[in-house]
Amino acid sequence: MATEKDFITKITPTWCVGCGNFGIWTALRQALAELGLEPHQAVMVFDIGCNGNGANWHGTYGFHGLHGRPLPIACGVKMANHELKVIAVSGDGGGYGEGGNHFIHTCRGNQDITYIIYNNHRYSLTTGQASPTSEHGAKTKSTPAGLIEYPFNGPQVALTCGATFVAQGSADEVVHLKELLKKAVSHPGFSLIDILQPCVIYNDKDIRQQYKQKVYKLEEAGYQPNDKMAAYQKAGETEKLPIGVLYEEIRPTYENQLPQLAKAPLVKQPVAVGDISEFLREFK
Ligand SMILES: Cc1ncc(C[n+]2csc(CCOP(=O)(O)OP(=O)(O)O)c2C)c(N)n1
Ligand code: SF4
Repeated sequence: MATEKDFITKITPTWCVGCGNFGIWTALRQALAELGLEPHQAVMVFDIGCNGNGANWHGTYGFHGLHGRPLPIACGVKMANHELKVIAVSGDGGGYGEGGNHFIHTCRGNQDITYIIYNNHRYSLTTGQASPTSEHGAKTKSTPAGLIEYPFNGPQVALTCGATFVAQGSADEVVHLKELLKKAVSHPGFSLIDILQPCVIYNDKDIRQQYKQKVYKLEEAGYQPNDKMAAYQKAGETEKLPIGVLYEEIRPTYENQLPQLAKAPLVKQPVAVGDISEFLREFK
């Protein structure tokens, strides 16, 4: 049986010392091992960004796509072989900005994919510009006079668009995050986990202390994740920051409703190769 070490490659991570990404990396590989998965049973699809550089040190199958585009690629992987566990990874910039449209429509589709957002509220790889989740008034390289817009709330949008599993986590609460990731990966349908990820270079210098003071666990507050309106309210909290499952419901997945996939995954079905010379002539 695989252990968490089997989900690591031999490449040394290049993230900054103290980056919150390390906590997510650890929690995810522990979660996959504890779920009894083997590395070849999971595919991770990565965005471009500091988060996406993790493509080099996660030991599953991997695909490093274009900025904002991991979800359409992940959906393609799932359609080709729905027996695989498919995990897509983005930053708040790629996931909610460049890839915002894909995000909305994957929530609607309910493909059985887990979507992890490394939410550091900045475009960090490109040196700290304001992102869709940056706070109103934030002074960043791209907003020296303060950000005019108000933040995009990923979990609230996911709830509105029909996501069947919505959660918030914290990169610094590794054990809690591991359990959350296990639930998300096991959920039959689209699961979003938006993770508070401290960026020690472009967030406030005391970002870790801020999160420590604000974060609380939903389970300890007696919260039940079965009421969409309650989940919407919780996802909007800013004074205190709830972590845990905000909402879960069971609905048929996209791939389970495709008759073409009922017998076997596409990759296991015979390919009917006939005479395609006539067809090819059309492209001459
Ligand atoms: C379509 C497109 N827009 C912009 C870029 C430039 N770009 C590459 S990484 C990046 C920042 C990534 O920020 P985020 O997605 O929040 O991830 P982080 O680096 O914070 O983990 C940007 C703007 C690009 N490669 N492609
Ligand atoms: S710039 Fe920020 S997000 Fe990127 S590796 Fe460094 S600490 Fe992490």
